[in-house]
Amino acid sequence: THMGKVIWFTGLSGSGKSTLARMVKEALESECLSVTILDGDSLRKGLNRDLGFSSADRAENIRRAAEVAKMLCETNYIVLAAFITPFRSLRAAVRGLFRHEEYAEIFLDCPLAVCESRDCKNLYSRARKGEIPEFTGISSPFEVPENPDFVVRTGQVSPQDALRQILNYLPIRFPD
Ligand code: GGZ
Repeated sequence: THMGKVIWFTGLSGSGKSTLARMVKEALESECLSVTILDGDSLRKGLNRDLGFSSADRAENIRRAAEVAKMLCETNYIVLAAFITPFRSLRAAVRGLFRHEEYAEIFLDCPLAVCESRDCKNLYSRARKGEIPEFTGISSPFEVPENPDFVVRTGQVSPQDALRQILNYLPIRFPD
């Protein structure tokens, strides 16, 4: 048995997954925990650079990411995974790899209109123009999570408050 955990962030592009993963990492590292981030955007530049955004490719993207998360978890890392993970089937498959005590799914619930208005990387506007096919929320579905372990309304609270909510929740979910 081991002390590793996997915190899996799901939500639309622009819902705050990467930002909050970085903030949670910093907070946990200040408590001397070994934390690592797996992020869709970065994995897709390396390990998963052969994959696109069809349903099959998303499934393979998530399968590989979850297997890497499992390896890291088994070597006592706290893994913060930030992937859109848009389908219920994908989230169920990920959850199925882990024991109840080592896994939590956190849904960053942010309205599409808010993500789209932020549009940090101009992806939504390009997707609206048809320049990015199968873009989540525009031309590819995001199935709202039905049984997340925790929800943060990132469209309504500041990043600092979202961080506070997550840090309050983690010890409840993962007591020593
Ligand atoms: C969704 C896309 C797409 C399409 C490029 N659909 O916010 P970002 O830009 O920086 O991060 C998003 C990332 C999503 O990759 P994931 O691995 O998290 O997706 S999934 O879980 O569905 O496999 C987004 C960018 O890639 N991006 N094209 N068509 N997001």
